[in-house]
Amino acid sequence: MSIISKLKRPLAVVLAAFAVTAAASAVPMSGSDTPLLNSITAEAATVSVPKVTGLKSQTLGTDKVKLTWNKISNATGYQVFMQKNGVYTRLISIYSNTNSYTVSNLPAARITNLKVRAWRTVGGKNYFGPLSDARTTATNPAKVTNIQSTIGSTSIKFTWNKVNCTYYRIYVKQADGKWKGLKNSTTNSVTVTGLNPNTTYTFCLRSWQTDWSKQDHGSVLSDNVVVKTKAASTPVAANGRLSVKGANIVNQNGQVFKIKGMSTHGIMWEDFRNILAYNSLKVLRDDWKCNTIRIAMYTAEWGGYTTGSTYAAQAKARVKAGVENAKSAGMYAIIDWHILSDGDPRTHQSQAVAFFKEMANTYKNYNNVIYEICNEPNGGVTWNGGIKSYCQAVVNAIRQYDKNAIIICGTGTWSQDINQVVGNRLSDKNCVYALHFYANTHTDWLRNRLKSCYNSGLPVLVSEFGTCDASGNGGFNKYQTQEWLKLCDSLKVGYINWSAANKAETASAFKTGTDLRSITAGTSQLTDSGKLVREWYRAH
Ligand code: IDC
Repeated sequence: MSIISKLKRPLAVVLAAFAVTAAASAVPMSGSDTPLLNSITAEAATVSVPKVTGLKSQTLGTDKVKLTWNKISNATGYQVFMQKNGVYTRLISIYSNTNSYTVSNLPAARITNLKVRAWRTVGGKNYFGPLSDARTTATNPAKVTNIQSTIGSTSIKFTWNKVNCTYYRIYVKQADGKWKGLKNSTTNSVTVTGLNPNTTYTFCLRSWQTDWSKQDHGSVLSDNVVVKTKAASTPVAANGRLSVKGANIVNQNGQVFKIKGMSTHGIMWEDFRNILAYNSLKVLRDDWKCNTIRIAMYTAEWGGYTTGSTYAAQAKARVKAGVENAKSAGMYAIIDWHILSDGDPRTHQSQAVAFFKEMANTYKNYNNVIYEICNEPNGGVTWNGGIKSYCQAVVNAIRQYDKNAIIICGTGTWSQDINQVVGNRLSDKNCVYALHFYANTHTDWLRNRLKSCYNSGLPVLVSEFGTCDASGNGGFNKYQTQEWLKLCDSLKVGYINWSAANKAETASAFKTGTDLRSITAGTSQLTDSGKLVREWYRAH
């Protein structure tokens, strides 16, 4: 050891240079270390050197640790020990009363314990104080390098070269230029999710070593990684699971999301279910700019869900096929329990509860499914007089399985009485309340109701509207339709048009004879209603 050549008294040095174990009892805590007992004078026997206190450390980069401690007056010098393989080994003897020392040439991310003791030389002999309490520390881990990214539209996977450390943390640069920690990983890979499509982000990584006292020591930041997410391929890919925030629907990032959709006609009738074909959904998505398809399953009308087990099985199979195609197309799918002639939703409450339990169990992990639990209560039933209790029962059934999906609750008078819900909502946070309008029948008075309910904080969705009379036939009204859609846009309230059908009635978007399995982009197959709705959807 080089220390030997530095020491003035070789005999004392030889004895002091042993490695002391972590157990304090194995270390000469004080007194003289000379074996020459006959040389100890009475004066020397009284020399006691206090224990070093206030030992602090400061990590300097990947290879140095600076120690400081409280000075002991009269100390001749200090010795610094470092734990290696459980044994404290002396690093240095300092020959002055200097209360700091920088340990250098350490490997990166090295965790260790350090101790210091003081000594005095009196009458030519060295007297050692006890070892200080241990100070735990670590050098910083190495910088993260060679970062690779796999880029999606809303997520990015990063991998990098491993370094010796406890964990890694990824940071994103915020608008104010500050780094925000996003996620930790104990492996050399992490996936950041919830990003916006088609957006440039700056990331960096830092490795962290946690020492035995649970202090973290961070590396320098990696080089910046500037990446642009891909453009979103579908509405669901871009927005993920929807939820309710305030009076609006929001996407997975909490940004207001406006549902723009088409409703099927009754899926049990004629060829109306064919619009649920994947290719037709894609046209609605890409050419019409729809993000949602509503699957209208009548309950009481001829062939409806409650009219016989064969019809029920058939309807369910068609709903499921539609949900799967919507999922493939990245569109939101609304499963609509389309009450109409059954008026009071409680008429078929037990069937509705069983149906939605099954749907919720089937689709609990789908992020594109929305449940509409009673299309249009009518026949005098009010929110307090029956609709609310029905909705509560069905919501409870759905929530047994699906904790997150949005649930649309119908309101009285064919889903016009949203005012009855204000101040009297269900406690479930992801419920919205249906307002339906037919532009030639419902005008300013119902728009005013929408405004006041929305302004009071009620989350409203126009889960069905027509451009014509409430009968679905006659009275095409472009002006009133645009007044409605303008208002909805200003409130960011979503809307779904009745209907993506080819029936010979004004509300149909497609001309009679159109093959709904393979609709084409553009307007050649469209009715006046279809043209108006498509044009609005493309522009808003
Ligand atoms: C209409 C259809 C029509 C059908 C009728 C009865 O357009 O072809 O014969 O249902 O089954 C609603 C209902 C919706 C109606 C629509 C138009 O939700 O089922 O569809 N409408 O009357 N509420 C207000 C209007």
